[in-house]
Amino acid sequence: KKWQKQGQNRLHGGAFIIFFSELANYERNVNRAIHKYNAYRKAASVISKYPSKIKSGAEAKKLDGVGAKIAEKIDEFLSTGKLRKLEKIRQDDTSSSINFLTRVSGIGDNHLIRCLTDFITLLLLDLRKNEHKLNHHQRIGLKYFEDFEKRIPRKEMLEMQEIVLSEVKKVDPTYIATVCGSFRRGAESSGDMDILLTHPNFTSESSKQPKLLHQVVEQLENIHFITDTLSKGDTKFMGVCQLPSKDEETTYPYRRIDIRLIPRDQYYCGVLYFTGSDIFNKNMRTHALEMGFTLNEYTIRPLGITGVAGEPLLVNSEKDIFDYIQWKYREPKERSE
Ligand code: DCP
Ligand code: CA
Repeated sequence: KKWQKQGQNRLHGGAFIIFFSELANYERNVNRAIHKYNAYRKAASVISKYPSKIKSGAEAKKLDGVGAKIAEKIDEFLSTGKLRKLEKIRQDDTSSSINFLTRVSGIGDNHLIRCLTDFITLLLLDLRKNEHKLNHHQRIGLKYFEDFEKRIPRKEMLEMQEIVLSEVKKVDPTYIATVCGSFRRGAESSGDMDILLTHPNFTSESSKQPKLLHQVVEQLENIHFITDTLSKGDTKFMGVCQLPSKDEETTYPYRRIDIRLIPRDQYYCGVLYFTGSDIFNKNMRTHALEMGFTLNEYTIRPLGITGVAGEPLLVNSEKDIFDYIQWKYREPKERSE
């Protein structure tokens, strides 16, 4: 709580710019009040150019473009830390924040965008100074924040795939592993690496076998491909990996990697689900329901006339699932929707 306070003090200018831009857009887009819109935009603009921290509404009012109403709002924010009007607007329409952000970038006001960027940079700096207050997962997220924002070019995904699949085979050649997600759909870049893993000895009937997951993770740690762990359970590992440098000058960014251990009999439902896209999955589940089946990331089950799901059907490939619901098979590349 304390660091939030300190951050807020230093960032008041940034906060006002955001508030007034949001109010401006609300007036223009919801109330069609273009004069109010202009007034708020003007205020945001002069405040963003003001060199020092604004300590009161009266101080702001001296600026050209800041009137009594706006000065009042500045005082309200300085004393309460929020604006009732804005809270109301946000409550009215939960999607307004998202709309707000897209609208801001649509305005094409480079100065405003620069201010927002500076604001985020300051927030990050503040977080980094207070790292000791974060939990392990948050700390790793912060440590690699800039890298995790970057997409992974397909060329690097191919190299990462090569490493993972060959190391998995070294541990035990009977493993089956598939890199899913957008990579499997042929995407030119991916946000992260989603790996599904199974083993003939591990089924939904057998006992838990966390070792099957952990020995693969350990192998990838030993060769320094996996560098950090966000979480590690019996069936799901979430962590960080990095391709080895080709030469002394170039190092690759750190990347997010998830590995899921899935029972053999549920593997292809998992592969289908984690290949996506999410829109394709939704459409496929809807079609399955129309055909009298319920489909999820684990199983496909027939629905009885009363709507109760029966026993899971046998699945030995993704195509088996398409066949059950009488859908023509679609290659991963054709699964964007
Ligand atoms: N998935 C889903 N519904 C969700 C989240 C995920 O069906 N709410 C499935 C479909 C996704 C897959 O899991 O394709 C992997 O999730 P990602 O968020 O990693 O999505 P992608 O791999 O498709 O995209 P990116 O390139 O951004 O990683
Ligand atoms: Ca992904």
